[in-house]
Amino acid sequence: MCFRYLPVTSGLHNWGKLMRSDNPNTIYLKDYQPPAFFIEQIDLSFDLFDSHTLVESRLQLRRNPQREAEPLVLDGEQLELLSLQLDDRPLAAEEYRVGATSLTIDQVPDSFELKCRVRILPQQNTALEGLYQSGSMFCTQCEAEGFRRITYFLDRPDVMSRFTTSITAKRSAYPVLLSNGNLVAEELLEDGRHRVRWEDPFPKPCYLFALVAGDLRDIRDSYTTASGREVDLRIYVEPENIDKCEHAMRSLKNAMRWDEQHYGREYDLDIYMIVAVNDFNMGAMENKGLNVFNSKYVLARPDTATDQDFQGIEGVIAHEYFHNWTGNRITCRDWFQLSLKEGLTVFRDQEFSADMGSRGVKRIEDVRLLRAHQFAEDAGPMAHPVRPDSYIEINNFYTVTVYEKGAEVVRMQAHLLGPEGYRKATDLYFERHDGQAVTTDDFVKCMEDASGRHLEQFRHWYRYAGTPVLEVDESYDAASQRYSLTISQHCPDTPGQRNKPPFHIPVAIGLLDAQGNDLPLQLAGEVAPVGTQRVLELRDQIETFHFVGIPERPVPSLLRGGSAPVKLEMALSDPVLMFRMAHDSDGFNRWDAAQLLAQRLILKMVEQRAAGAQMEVPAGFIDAFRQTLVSADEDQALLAQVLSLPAEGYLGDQMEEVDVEGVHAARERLRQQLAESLHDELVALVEANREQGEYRIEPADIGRRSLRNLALHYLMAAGSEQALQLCLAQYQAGHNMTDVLAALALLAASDAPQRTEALADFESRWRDDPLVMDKWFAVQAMAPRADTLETVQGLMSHPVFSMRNPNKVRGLIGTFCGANPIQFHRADGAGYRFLADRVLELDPLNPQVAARLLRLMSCWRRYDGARQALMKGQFERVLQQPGLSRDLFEIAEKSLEAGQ
Ligand code: B3K
Ligand code: ZN
Repeated sequence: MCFRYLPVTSGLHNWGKLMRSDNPNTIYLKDYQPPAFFIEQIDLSFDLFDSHTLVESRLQLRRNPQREAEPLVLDGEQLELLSLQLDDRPLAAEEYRVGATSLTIDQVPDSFELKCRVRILPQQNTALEGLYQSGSMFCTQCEAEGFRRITYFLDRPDVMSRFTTSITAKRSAYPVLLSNGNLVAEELLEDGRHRVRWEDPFPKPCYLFALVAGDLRDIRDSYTTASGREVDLRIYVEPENIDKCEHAMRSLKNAMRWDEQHYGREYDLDIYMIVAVNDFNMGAMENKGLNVFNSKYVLARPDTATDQDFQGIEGVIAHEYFHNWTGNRITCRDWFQLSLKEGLTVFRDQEFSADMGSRGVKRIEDVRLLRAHQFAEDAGPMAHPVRPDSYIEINNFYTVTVYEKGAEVVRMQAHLLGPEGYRKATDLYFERHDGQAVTTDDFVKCMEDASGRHLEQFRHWYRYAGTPVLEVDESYDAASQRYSLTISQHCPDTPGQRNKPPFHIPVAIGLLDAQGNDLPLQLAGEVAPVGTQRVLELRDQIETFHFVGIPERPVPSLLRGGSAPVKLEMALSDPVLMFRMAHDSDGFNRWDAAQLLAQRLILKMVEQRAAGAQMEVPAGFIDAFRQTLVSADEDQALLAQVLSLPAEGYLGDQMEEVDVEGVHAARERLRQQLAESLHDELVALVEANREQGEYRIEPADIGRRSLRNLALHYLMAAGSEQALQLCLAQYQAGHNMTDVLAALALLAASDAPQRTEALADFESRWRDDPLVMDKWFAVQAMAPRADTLETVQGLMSHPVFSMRNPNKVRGLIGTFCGANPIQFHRADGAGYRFLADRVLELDPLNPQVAARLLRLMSCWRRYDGARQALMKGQFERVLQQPGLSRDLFEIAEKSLEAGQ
């Protein structure tokens, strides 16, 4: 899973943190007010030193005429104020007030200059928000509210200013000094220091400010825009990584071309820079002209990165690039509108990746992610609308709902408008709102105005949390050749929202005949069929659609391509699902049918096990699986998707009460049964698809590797010597990281005697490569072995592990708690205690990452009574911690509160 937005917060001081007696403020959308002042220009000067940094700012302020006679209140946290001047006049101490999070000046003119000097301590900033040090370099992260840790400012996205930035630092240690915009001056100073000055001609909110200083190397390229402008492209990395940047550069150029072709958007500055840093809370950040990236989403070589990493890099590079228009040129009015830029930009990056690779598989991966994580969030205590109504800590709202569901909401509008209508609507959006800070409503209004469609009811998708459920009944009347579908919808209650009105839901549909051909679709009242696939638009709580001229009882194929983020309930028999798995003309629905079939079977096996009966795998299922497996001329990537079993977490989500052991046992039993029954076919598949020749990141090669590694995954469940030898051979062949890691993960999960040796071998090879070591931690944390928790605890003392590096925390602790349900949910509660211990240890260092981790337990009410009590106890323990961050408080409090 990509974590473009995976966050962490505060550092050394306790400023801005809570004492137990404090009640953290909730911020409400309904309280939005335009800013009292505008800041037209900001000139910043940074002096970087070994122990601290001096920041001087010159702001040109103008009062908002609608907000008369108000004091100036600037945001600022963890700043030591050194001096303050208003229009060149030093302010006396009684003329202003410095609070823990603000600076107030009561008397100010309508238009004035404010000059301010502060001292900050980036070396001690472990929250990785604001200016901080990562290894030997300095970098910044300002979204959402990090700029206030750099200087006093109106730290809100609707204040857009022109920035100039001077940076002064020791030249030997920091030869490279970067900021947004264009480099306009460089000078050598006498004391071994040097200074540069950058100017960004585009007004921007301060969350898009960036600064980088370090001893970096870069690869350079150039791009000629559609209108013929040359853009200088640079990727900066630490010297040892210079040979891992090519894929990122290629992805960037592809993204630039794609945005011109699909949205008519050209890049607007003369230079575009990307910097890779090791310590980063999220995936990457779209700062104007100077993207800062988690090195995970830049660095790749075939021997160090997997196919998934290569694809992740392509997607995140594109995502951040696309933000230049959807986020930077047009930004958010306030943070409740976050999905305005994130949902839209995710939709854009999804479509870009679909065009670069295998469209069908990309869609399946995106929906798989949505169903596994967003549906779970929507059903839990942290459920919130795509446009939330309130928050305590905005960093907690960079969620799968705002991003992935937000993208689905844009996707539905794109489909409702059709390709031409959507392009017209986005053209209008760019034309109407360029240079502005706007709302999701403004976006929908453009969709309406360009198309003439009414989307008032559609706006519910932004307003209401929860996953709508569609219940479908069908009937067929042979005499009149009429087939009817009755669809009713309801959306479950979510925290603070009950009895929601019906949504406007596009349902893409096809009807299959007995040979699997799509039938022509004609609704009653129409004179002729309109194609073989069409979109039914639901608006009422219950609606019936009558199809005429249907010569035989058809097999319905609904929600093709995942046309809406809803759950579908329909009584389809296993044979119908098997038919669709084999014949649906929509690849997505073939996958969907296979998933549903496997899900049903596994859940039935869970019931059998709970009743003390034998778990049974019907021969029909094995046969259907075999037929799909041997249909060799198929798209291998799609086959791998169709043949993958649903994840344990997702299966658990489908139960009234999650049966942790039951789901694991049933899924493993099925895997084993498939491996034993289809042993020869699986071996043949592995052998026929061995890696030969050069590694290529082409869809066909990726598909071949994923299918072979899936086959190996099944085989290892058979426990045969042949399977083990295949796995070892693949590890030892060392052809590329995708295959090496797939084999290593299987060995790490096994009891094979070669397990320890393989892990030691991998470690000794890759000890000096932090990103590869993250994988080494993760494969061990994922192993469903009884000793995994103890292993994970032991690995925390490994010299390469650090609680200060978010990638390490995610790789080891996040993987164990989030991707190893059977061990994390150990009945003795040791997994829960471990999580709470780590969260409390991390909170004083990095609240954003701590809060992300704690979320992994927020669905605690879905488990049995004993586990609920154990998890609840840990939440209570977290809440009792003095000085808890706002981030962690919000997650713990809301997790406990909902449903009580
Ligand atoms: N906009 C950033 C996310 C910032 C998260 C701040 N806690 C990455 C992205 O979505 O592109
Ligand atoms: Zn984004």
